[in-house]
Amino acid sequence: MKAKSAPKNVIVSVVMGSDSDLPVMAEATKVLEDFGIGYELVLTSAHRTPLRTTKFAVSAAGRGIKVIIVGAGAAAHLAGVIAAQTTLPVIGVPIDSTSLHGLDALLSTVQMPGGVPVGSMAIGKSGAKNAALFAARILAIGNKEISAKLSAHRNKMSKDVQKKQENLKCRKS
Ligand code: RP5
Repeated sequence: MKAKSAPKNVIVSVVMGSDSDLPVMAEATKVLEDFGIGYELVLTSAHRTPLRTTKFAVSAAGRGIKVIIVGAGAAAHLAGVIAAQTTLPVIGVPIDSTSLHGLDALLSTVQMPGGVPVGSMAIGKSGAKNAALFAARILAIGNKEISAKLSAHRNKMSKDVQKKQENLKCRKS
């Protein structure tokens, strides 16, 4: 069966191993929405739905997807399994869903053997947010609009720090 094309403006897949990962991965979708980057949310698991995962991975590029963000917890092999079956950039977000607080997922995501790269972000919400910003940086290589939004985002962060500094001065006097 042929996989359907993604809607025209959908260029990022945000993949999760479980719906329990959504509160963390929502940090990524918020950023993509702020940047006006079209995305799809995909629920698939390397161990619970291996065939579905393969079908997603092998069809992603052909459906028009440019970057894949993958959140998974525990023995988090999902990002690596997807990266093994596509040449698209895969960005992994280790989720803190077990008693090891994400250290298990971090090591599973970051310690890919040479040959199949997964760009690993930090554990949890910061990692999810940065995954979307990193996807935006990849996409900005060929897109002036996204590039301008990244510059504006960075300038806003600088101004926010400046404002906070001024608030500190006010409190002192
Ligand atoms: C992983 O197992 C998922 O990515 C999730 O972080 C973790 C627990 O999944 P659930 O048992 O909550 O569905 O595959």
